[in-house]
Amino acid sequence: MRQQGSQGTGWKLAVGLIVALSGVAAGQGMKDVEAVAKERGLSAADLLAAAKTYTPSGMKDEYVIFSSGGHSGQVFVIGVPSMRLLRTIAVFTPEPWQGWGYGVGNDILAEGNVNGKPNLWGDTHHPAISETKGDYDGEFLFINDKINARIAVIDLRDFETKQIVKNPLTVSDHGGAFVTPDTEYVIEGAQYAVPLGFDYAPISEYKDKYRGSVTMWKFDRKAGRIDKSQSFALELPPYWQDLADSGKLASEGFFFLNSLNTEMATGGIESKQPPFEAGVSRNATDYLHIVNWHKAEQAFKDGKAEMIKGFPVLRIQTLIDEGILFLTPEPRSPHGVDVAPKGDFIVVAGKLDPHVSVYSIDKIKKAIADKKYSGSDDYGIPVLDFDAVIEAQVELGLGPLHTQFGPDGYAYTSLFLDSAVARWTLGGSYGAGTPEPDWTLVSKTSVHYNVGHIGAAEGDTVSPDGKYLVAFNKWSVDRFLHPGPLLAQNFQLIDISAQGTTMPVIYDMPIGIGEPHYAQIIKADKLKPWSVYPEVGWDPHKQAIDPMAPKPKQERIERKDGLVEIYGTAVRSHFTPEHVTVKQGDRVVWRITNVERAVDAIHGFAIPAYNINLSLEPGETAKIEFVADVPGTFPFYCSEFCSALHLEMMGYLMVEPN
Ligand code: RUQ
Ligand code: CUA
Repeated sequence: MRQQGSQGTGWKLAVGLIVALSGVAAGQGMKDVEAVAKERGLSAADLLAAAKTYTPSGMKDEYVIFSSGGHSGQVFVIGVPSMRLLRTIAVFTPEPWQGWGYGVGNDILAEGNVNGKPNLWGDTHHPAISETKGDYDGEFLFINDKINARIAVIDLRDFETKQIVKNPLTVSDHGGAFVTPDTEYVIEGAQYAVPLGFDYAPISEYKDKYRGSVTMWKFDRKAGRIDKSQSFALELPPYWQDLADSGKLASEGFFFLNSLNTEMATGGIESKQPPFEAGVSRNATDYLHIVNWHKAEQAFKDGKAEMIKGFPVLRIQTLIDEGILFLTPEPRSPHGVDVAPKGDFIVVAGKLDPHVSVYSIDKIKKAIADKKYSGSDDYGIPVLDFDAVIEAQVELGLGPLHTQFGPDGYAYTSLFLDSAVARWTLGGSYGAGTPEPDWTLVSKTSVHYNVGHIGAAEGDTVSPDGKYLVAFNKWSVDRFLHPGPLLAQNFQLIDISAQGTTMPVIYDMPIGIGEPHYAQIIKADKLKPWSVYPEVGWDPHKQAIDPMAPKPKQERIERKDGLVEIYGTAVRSHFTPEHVTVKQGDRVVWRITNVERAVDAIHGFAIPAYNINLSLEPGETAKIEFVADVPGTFPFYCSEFCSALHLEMMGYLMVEPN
């Protein structure tokens, strides 16, 4: 099954090229490259791919992928083209190396409790980098958790999660996180319909009581947090709203949401109704939801929202009355909706239709103005006439899902059933960029296997970069050694730098930590992360100096009425204090500052039996609290190999029994 490049002269040429480019040392010349390639069975195409991706020690990557971590509940940070994992960002799931949930981040994880119940994993799907004028600005990252309808906010100065918001209306989300062009709002579309507030209602009352929704979370960039008090939601019919994308430029002020199950199927067996699988795809079309969020924001500000579960909701009737929501047919069981770089076209891919359907925002606006309706749905929402708003339909192959864009007028769509990535041309004002005719399939590259999302470099912004595209494949089957029956998924890097039909896969990266969905790829130089925290005593949660942070020479232990407060520091290679004796039952508040200023001088702080491990980055201060309920002698130590005397970086916590 392995695709081999052409052998023979091409092979020799590639070897020659690589040898020439790499300046291989004398005695390690072309002959050696040839010999190694022969021995390992590498083709010319393989050697060329290696030259495009091999990144010697110390060379930095050009792009950075922020990938959903799927069930891991985290975010993965990966370099391109090396495809090396640079970091996991702890989000919805405890992560011991970063101390997330083991002393730090516990309060943020608790913000994600669902009706008071901790839910310590997430099903992350769609990361969204903050944008300025529709372009990634590299300041913040948002990601949704599909299983519990939560959105997390990550600050890209330190790549740490700062906030988790639980949606009060719904319990699963899918159409998030997506940002408006200046990150005014983070959009979160629900998925499986439930009664708003997810209270109990029998499934027989589906049409009346169950609802979809989309939430507009107001982002306060200065505070670096979602401002719940300025956020609101839109009530939607109980269709399963699927993916969303925000309009930009020509479509600024709108966002778009797919849906499936406009049949309002409620599942089979006892009900004698068809099972979901069949019931949900009976209709030939579903509805693309077109939302004018500028008008929605105005209606919210004008007090037209109703409070449900303490959260403002614009009801369906208000959405109709105010001209906020319109529907239009889309081929059944659509999945991705993606807005083209100029905002003028909206590309919808329907899993059960071999075409992508391209809608025009100009035509949508005109149809709204002219009231070009083909009718209304069961809830009275106007349905824009399909023929009045469609621009083109392009046949690509089986199972089209998600679309990304290049800088030159090409669009790229993943084909789930074909296991391929299709390159096709946009028309309209993009037409001049490509040699091929408008709205046509140019080529397909096979990927392995069952591709879900794809991500192109800045491929969903107003200025895509092209160059690289990554296929996020669900199956890997025979690509890697089998570590048991649970197989790694596969990120395949594709070189899209040449126009026309050449689009080779140049790297495979197994992901053995969860099922990643979407990822965004940003130019590395747009990120300005800190290498050390700005000052000693920095509290990453507040992104400010903590006035209570312990300082060198002021370390101490204070005791008062069963409360023991420790002010400690960490530096290569000792903790101060090294001895802490408390009484069983004492409440312990332990503050500790890493006073280092050197890059990478990280200390851990781990206490056995108490489930505590911190990662203290240079300058960082942390506060942990626990009740010393287990008596005994507990050597605590630095859990990060920080120096030659790292093993000596320890101390004793002694808990005297009552
Ligand atoms: S999706 S199934 Cu983004 Cu294709 Cu979640
Ligand atoms: Cu500090 Cu090891």
